[in-house]
Amino acid sequence: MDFPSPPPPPPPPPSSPSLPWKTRLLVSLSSVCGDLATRPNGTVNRRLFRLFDFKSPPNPVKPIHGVLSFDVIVDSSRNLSVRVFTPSSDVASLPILIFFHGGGFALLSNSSFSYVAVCRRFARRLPAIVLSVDYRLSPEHRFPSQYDDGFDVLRFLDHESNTIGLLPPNADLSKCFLAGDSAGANLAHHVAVRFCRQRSQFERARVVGLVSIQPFFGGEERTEAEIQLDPGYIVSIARTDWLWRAFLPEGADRDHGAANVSGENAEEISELEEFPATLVFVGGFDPLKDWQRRYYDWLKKNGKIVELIEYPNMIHAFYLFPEISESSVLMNEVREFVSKCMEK
Ligand SMILES: *[C@@H]1O[C@H](CO)[C@@H](O)[C@H](O)[C@H]1NC(C)=O
Ligand SMILES: *[C@@H]1O[C@H](CO)[C@@H](O)[C@H](O)[C@H]1NC(C)=O
Ligand SMILES: *[C@@H]1O[C@H](CO)[C@@H](O)[C@H](O)[C@H]1NC(C)=O
Ligand SMILES: CC(=O)N[C@H]1CO[C@H](CO)[C@@H](O)[C@@H]1O
Repeated sequence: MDFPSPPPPPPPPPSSPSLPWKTRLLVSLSSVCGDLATRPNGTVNRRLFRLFDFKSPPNPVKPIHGVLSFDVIVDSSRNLSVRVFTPSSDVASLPILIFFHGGGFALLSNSSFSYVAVCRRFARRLPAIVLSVDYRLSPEHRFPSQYDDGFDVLRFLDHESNTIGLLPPNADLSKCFLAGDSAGANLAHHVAVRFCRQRSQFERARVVGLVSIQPFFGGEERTEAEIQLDPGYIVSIARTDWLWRAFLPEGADRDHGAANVSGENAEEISELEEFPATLVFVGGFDPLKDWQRRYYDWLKKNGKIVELIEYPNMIHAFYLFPEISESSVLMNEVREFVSKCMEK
């Protein structure tokens, strides 16, 4: 007689992401460029990196995909500027997305080609006024320069005299969002904490949401994902160790509260009642994913409103590649999140 055959075992999870060849090529190229420009002695070869870092100029006169952009100096004594992206939208209240680019605190800028494209997409799709912050870079400027710069942009916006003629009349300062990817999401978190602590100093600006795209956190411990996925696409242990050394104060280890955000050295956030609602994105092939999940768990444990969205097939920084379908799914998720936060 016939015995029923046992059900086939479930297929093992794929060991590498399926990516368009174009993405693979760009990812390899950008990794090579980053590795060439970051020197073993802890400095960045800026001249060399500039050759690979394609920049997009602002377009203050002729809209591109319905979005104008222009540069504004926030503080000339430290070359702090923002690039402003304004969509043509006549809704009564237009949110403001303060965006921090990635690059491990050390690389890239507000005018880097991929980030300009992403900011333009956010401006059009949400819609929102997007301000991309040109924060100072490490190792020339270490922690907390980047957090200072981010926070000072919020302060700048709070003064009405600074924004007249700069932002359209329907810009709604009471609906600010902090957003960023990788190191930019780390920055957005720490700026949010600082805002909550000093909120009473602000007259107009309110932070109502935090969009945390694959945040760059870490610690001395090597997590399971870091070990299993090393060296990953874009992110590897060697690279992240280098970046933390360049960013953290001299002599600090990775359990510093800026990196190990949910560890014992973390800033206490349980008493921050107005910590903004947070949306965390994670990719299944991102070696940083365990740190990102811990961040989510820690926010939740501290009573914050937080949502986690994971794309199993995605690598670090995937959303910068518009040819990947998840990158437009992410845009829709952010759009939904923003409109939910706007209703409150
Ligand atoms: C690091 O190396 C570069 C190139 O070899 C050199 O120009 C620079 O002075 C070095 N910097 C430090 C701080 O050692
Ligand atoms: C600002 O940028 C200019 C041009 O890149 C540079 O020459 C100058 O030293 C910078 N100033 C500061 C304070 O960093
Ligand atoms: C770093 O974070 C992990 C949990 O995320 C924690 O177990 C560890 O104690 C932390 N280390 C320090 C020194 O904060
Ligand atoms: C580091 C860098 O390239 N920053 C740029 C940000 O955008 C402003 C305005 O275009 C430029 O002046 C900065 O050089």
